[in-house]
Amino acid sequence: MKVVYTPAHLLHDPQVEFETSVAHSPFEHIGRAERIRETLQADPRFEFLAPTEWGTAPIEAVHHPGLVKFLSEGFRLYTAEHPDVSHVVPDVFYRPALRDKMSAGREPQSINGRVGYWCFETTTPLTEGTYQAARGAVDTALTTAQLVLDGEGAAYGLCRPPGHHATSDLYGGYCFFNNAAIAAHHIAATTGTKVTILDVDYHHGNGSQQIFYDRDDVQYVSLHGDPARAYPYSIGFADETGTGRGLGCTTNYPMPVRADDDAYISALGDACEKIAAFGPSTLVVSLGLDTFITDPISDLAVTTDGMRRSGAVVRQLGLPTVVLQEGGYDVNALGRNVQAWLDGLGA
Ligand code: OKP
Ligand code: ZN
Repeated sequence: MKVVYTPAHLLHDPQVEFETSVAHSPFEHIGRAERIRETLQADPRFEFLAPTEWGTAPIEAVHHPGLVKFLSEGFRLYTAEHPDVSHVVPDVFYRPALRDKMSAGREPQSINGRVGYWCFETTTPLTEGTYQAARGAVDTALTTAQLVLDGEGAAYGLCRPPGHHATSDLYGGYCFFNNAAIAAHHIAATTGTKVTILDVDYHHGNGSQQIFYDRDDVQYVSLHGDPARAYPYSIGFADETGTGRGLGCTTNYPMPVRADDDAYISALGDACEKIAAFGPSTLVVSLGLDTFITDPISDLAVTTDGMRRSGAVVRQLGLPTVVLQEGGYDVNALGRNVQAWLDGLGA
């Protein structure tokens, strides 16, 4: 199986994350992608290649151009005013209720206000190299999609930073650009066919759901920790099924605490029936391995064998499949869990 990887991700190297009201070392760090690279490079079934450059047009087909502009210049403008800052994090959030009864707000002019206008939470620091790394992850996703459009049965993009929490207009949840959404839109728009995003990350992909919520050409199906207890807390419930033309094109499977391999595979089988009924030409998998039993920020109980079984269930769909990396924070197990999942898919 072809693997798309770029060392550009090393440019996003945060040293701190502000989470649960504490500043701690980040769960999302460069070692994650390096561990996956090392494991797959040691396995002769995987062939590595570098992404090509796609520019900003496919990003702006999904995201507000203002978000792209902010991420491209935000660190430079912020540190021009605050030279000692290495991790830019918002201190004001531009909540709509601030302007209750007034006209819609506009983007603030001051850089401090702009951070909170484009970012929705505190765990996603913007650093000096973040924009270049995020662009590399998008190029990785699009190059992986192109391999599949050109005839590969499946290909894997080692995207980092991840993407599925980024909405059309907001970044957060360790995500800047929504790699999977950009790839899915690119495939749907260039081929005129239907595409499904199957999101198996522990966290609900609120960004992917939002981007496609009113569309009938891209289906979004997600298995995730129940948002009643799990980040992002406010989206990903089973009664969210799409709107307008997109009604019925979103399906959520909120999972209970400690769901094990059998429980997970059972829900995944159900999800695959929904996908087969939709009839996509191509599948994009948002592959998070944070459903793993010892993941430090999650509470499901999927084992490495469950990862292999998951890949095998998806293989049964018989669809051209673009697999893109999302989360997974037990770094010691991350390489072998990706390897097992791709092995199940038929690497
Ligand atoms: C990114 B991906 C919980 C805070 C959660 C952000 C988690 C982002 C996960 N106290 N922090 O979906 O793996
Ligand atoms: Zn996750």
